[in-house]
Order: sequence, then C-alpha cells, then structure tokens
Amino acid sequence: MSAGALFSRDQVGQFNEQGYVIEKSLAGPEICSRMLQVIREIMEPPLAPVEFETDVQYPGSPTDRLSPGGNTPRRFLNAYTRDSVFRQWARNPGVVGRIRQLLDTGQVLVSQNHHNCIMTKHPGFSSATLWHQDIRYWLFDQPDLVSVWLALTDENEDNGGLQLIPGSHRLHIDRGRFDGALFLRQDLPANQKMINNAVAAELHRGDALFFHSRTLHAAGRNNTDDIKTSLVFTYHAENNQPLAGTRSAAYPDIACTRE
Ligand SMILES: O=C(O)CCC(=O)C(=O)O
Repeated sequence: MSAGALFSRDQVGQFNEQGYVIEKSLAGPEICSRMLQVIREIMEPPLAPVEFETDVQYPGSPTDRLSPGGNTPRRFLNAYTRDSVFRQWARNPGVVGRIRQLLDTGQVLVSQNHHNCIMTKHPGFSSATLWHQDIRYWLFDQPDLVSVWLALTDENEDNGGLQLIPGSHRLHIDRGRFDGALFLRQDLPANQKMINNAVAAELHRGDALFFHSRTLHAAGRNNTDDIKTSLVFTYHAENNQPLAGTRSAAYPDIACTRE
C-alpha cells in the first residue's frame, strides 16, 4: 500500500455526500494472509476478550451459551493489542492519510474503545444487525468519526455483508424514529422509504470501506458455508475528544503520528 496515493477529490466528495467510500485492494494479499493466520490462531478456542453471538441477542442469535451454536464468536475485541499486524494496519500511512482527508484534519487518533475488533460471521449461527448509527452509544465533542472496515474475506448480501443508506449521515432523524435500543424502527413508512434506498457494499478481500459514524447501516445473516471475517478500527480528529468518564474514554486513544 502506497502512502502517496490517497483518496482522489471525487472519492472525498463521495464520502461527504454519501457517508461512505470504498477503496479497492487497499490491503495487499500478504498482509491479509498474515492477519488471517493470526485470526485462525485466536479463533479455536476463542481467545478472550470475545463477544459471542449470544451476547448481542440480535435476530438469529443462539438463545444462550449452552444451546447449539452458543459458543459462536461474533467479535474478537481489542484487535489493536492482539498482534503487531493489526497495529501496523491501523497506523499505516495509507489508512491514516485517507482518514485525515475525510476528517479534513492533521492529527488523528485510533480508538481503543470503539470497534477495535475482528468481526466474524459464522455459518449456521450468525445474527442480523438492524439499522443503526454507530455514534448512538459513542460520546465525543462532535459526532464525526470514521471507521475503516477491512474485508479479509469477500463480503456481500449472501454472507451478511454491510448495507448502507447513502447520505444518512447528513440527516436529522427524530429520536422517535428509533426504538429503545436505538435501532431504526421498521414499522414507520418514513423509515421504510429511507431503507428502500440502501445499497449493499460488495467487498473483496483487501477492500476497505470507510464510513461515517452517523451513516445508517445494517447487515444480514451469513447464509453461506464459510466464515466471513473483517477487521474494523475507528478514528477521530485530535480536536474531537471523547467525553471524560464515559466508555468512549475508557482506554487512551492512539495517536497516528505523521510519517
Ligand atoms: O456485521 C454486522 O452484522 C454489522 C456490524 C455493525 O454494524 C456494527 O458493529 O456496528
């Protein structure tokens, strides 16, 4: 990945308009293979800290840890501290330079408190994630963060890949249009109208999806026979700090220094 080649002006424009942009083949085959090797080692048995499908209780989750599929991992947390290959990726100039462009800022930090995980969706026991904005439980001076979702396997609607609602990061959506857990209510015609505009992010191994923390997104279950695996980190500008004493500030953020 070259540090010099960053987003084009059109790509930055697309992000500003749509709330997301995809960079194809941002991670080369070698780093993807190394990451997958590390992930295989932490997957069986699942090495803590892990969030299991039963913890999220999303539609399709096994009911409890003792039921079939009860030990299916959903997220391997603390990706940043698990291996240097993840740290190198998170602070790579090709990633960080693009984040700087999207946040239109100099210094950026990667959060240890949000995402910072390896997401998996296993055949048979994966769950669906309803429509939400990531910012809903994050507390920062401003709601402007960017996540980078790196596909380590191909992702599409069939295996529970992400869907996004273009431009939703710019909308003001009344609280009443969300349910108690801050998922978009599907029973409201105004919400259905937005959902009808959703697009599925088709990603191949090494592709990176950059999306705004206010962009509405959702994902289905994995209906294939293969595990879907992705790595996700979230970034914010130095002048947009987490609120002290909240979960967003639990662990220090990592400065991505200029090379
Ligand atoms: O993979 C999924 O089901 C979506 C995950 C997601 O949207 C999230 O963790 O914010």
